[in-house]
Amino acid sequence: MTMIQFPKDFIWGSATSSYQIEGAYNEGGRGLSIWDTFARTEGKVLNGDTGDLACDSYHRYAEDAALLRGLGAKAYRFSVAWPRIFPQGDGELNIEGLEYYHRLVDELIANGIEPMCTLYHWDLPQALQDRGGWGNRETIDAFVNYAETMFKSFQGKIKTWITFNEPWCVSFLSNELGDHAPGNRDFQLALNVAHHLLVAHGETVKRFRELGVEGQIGIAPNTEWFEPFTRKPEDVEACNRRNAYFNNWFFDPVFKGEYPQIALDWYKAKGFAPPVLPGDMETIAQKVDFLGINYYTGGVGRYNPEGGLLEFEAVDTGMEKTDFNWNIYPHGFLTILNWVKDNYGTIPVYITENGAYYESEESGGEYHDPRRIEYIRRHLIQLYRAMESGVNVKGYFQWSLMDNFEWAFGYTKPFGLVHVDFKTFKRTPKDSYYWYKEIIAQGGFEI
Ligand code: IFM
Repeated sequence: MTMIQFPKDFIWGSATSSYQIEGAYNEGGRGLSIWDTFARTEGKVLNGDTGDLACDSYHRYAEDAALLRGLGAKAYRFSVAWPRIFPQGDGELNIEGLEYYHRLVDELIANGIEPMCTLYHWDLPQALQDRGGWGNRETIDAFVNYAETMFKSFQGKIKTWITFNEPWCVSFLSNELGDHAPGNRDFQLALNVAHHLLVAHGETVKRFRELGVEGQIGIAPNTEWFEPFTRKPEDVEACNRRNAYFNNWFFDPVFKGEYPQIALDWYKAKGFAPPVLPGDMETIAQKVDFLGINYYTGGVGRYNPEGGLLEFEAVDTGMEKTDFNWNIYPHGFLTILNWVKDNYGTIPVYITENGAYYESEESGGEYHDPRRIEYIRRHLIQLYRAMESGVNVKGYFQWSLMDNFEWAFGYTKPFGLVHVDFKTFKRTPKDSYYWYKEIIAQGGFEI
């Protein structure tokens, strides 16, 4: 028997995001976001689903806080819908929007739950998209102004801030691959978006320091690890490229003030480059207080000259899959965490997302989801190994507290510890909720 025991002050939590759970898309003075537009565009979201109602958390936030308290969660990671605060992105402030998040944060604090706030989890105000969105450098100023408004309004209440969730998704998934809003397919535009977003991150951290905001600030990139199918140099290089495209592209600028050379050279040879202006890299490399890591999957890859811009392809080596058909690759989680320490040092890390979509089985009003439990268990084991190896992990936020709107897949891919009936909005904890509650209470488990 081996005891997997986490430190006493480890922050156990769960996470959600505004568009995925709030609903009330046209209430409280909220403006439209690019996701309102995208979801209404035929063929973009499965079954024509939208976040109009989602989990109705805008009205049921107190129920959600009670679920978190019942879980024993120490913290809750949620995001703010920018168009609730500035319906047009900049210009007029919507006080009702601020009031909603004050109600939510007050409720969390009253329940003994520490709020962790993400400023940007993808719902860009549509009015800004109409002016070019993240492809337009002016969006940086609008974002910093929105962030400053939040910092001032929640001074002393919210002490942990995340600038951006999953910058790879905001840039490449949304503007190169076109799978997420605004749905562009243009590699140079994706590079522009990534760069502007990173500068916005750096400017926001600067503003946070200038304002003397109490608390800590960081960023939450998503990570995937690809190991080469063989040790042939071309396979190794293809995986290095894929890892640089997905991981280093966001980590290196933040921690080293430079883009990874392997990716820069590759893109340059194909006629692409990030739109770096003098001073940008210094701005991006502002010291952050912590790093958020989102980790779900990864795998094995190799060189394929037909494999798109990166000349890379994933190889299915028969790894077990979640119901999303994503590889279950807990060892990749360990690799990522050790890679973070080796390359960027012992910065405090929060696992800001980790979890899985699995169908659960309902019987007698109970929801059984043993495979979600097993997925989380296996990842916690690797997390523990990383921590015992010196990776400075401070907390773990399971994704997601409840079933919700899974972007282009609508409501077909529930990730929740809590089942949500999307007609009645009734919340029912699944087996995984009770299991996680026990892990939190014990601070670990035996293997
Ligand atoms: O639901 C998403 C979340 O919004 C961002 N990270 C991945 C999750 C699962 O796909």
